[in-house]
Amino acid sequence: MPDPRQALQADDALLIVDVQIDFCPGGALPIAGGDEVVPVLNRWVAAAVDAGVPVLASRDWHPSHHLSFTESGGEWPVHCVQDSPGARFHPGLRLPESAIVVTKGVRFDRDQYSAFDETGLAAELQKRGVHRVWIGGLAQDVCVRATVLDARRHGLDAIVIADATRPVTAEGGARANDDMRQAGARFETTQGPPLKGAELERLWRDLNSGWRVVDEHHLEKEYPFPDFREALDFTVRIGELAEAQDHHPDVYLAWGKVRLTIWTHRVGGLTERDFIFAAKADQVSVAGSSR
Ligand code: VGL
Ligand code: ZN
Repeated sequence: MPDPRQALQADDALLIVDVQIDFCPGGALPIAGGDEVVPVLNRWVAAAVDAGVPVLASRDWHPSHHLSFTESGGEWPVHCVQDSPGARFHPGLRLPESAIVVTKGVRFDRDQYSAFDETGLAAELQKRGVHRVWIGGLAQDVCVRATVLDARRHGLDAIVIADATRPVTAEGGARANDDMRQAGARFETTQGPPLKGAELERLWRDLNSGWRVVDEHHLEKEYPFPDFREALDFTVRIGELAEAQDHHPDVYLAWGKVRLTIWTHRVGGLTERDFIFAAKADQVSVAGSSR
């Protein structure tokens, strides 16, 4: 779970795929939570700029009446028409002056989902000595997927910033993840900045009782259960929650109790993510006992 400021290396590039108004809520082809990738990507952009790592931003840039539009027999509503307001990058995305824009989807005879598809991007990255790309943006199951697969085909290491992408459909997103993983892509979740002082205390107060902060590096709680079966059920549900949240708690199952340890994974201290996971674990424990 990397902190962008520690994760980026000299031969990396940050590749932001199609974070455009039309793919965000309120746009022509809205993706649920599409705008939520913006603050996460802004942190990666800021870190990339400071590290001297190139920032590239692709954009879907269709001629009017593009063959991918339903009116032309394609599968998508009219979106990202060249120079239209909806084709602009999300206004909250803080692209640096130095950002390299990769334009795609301009062909009349077929669609281009991948930012590498006849754009010359692979050659540009090679020229810049890039061996590894961090990829986020929209949509996880369409253009992000195609871009990640092409990055791998071109021999680049590819890391999907898992919390900086959203799919058109949840099933599509799950399938895309399988495809990308099979192609050798890695997945990482952005580590939030460590929490300190008053902020830490506020999150702490919001949590149910029973949690202990240990060494400011992990949270610990023991959940009592009337029998082994219920304790076991809880560990299974916690496992599912952990997978869904890409979190890695320790789960210690003993007779009549489960001890959950939430590690921050970072020397910097606990982050908001860790507290959110703790709150969700409390919800999961309550949900189970009422069944
Ligand atoms: C995209 C659908 C149609 C994308 C582009 O950027 O993921 N999706 N065109
Ligand atoms: Zn398109």
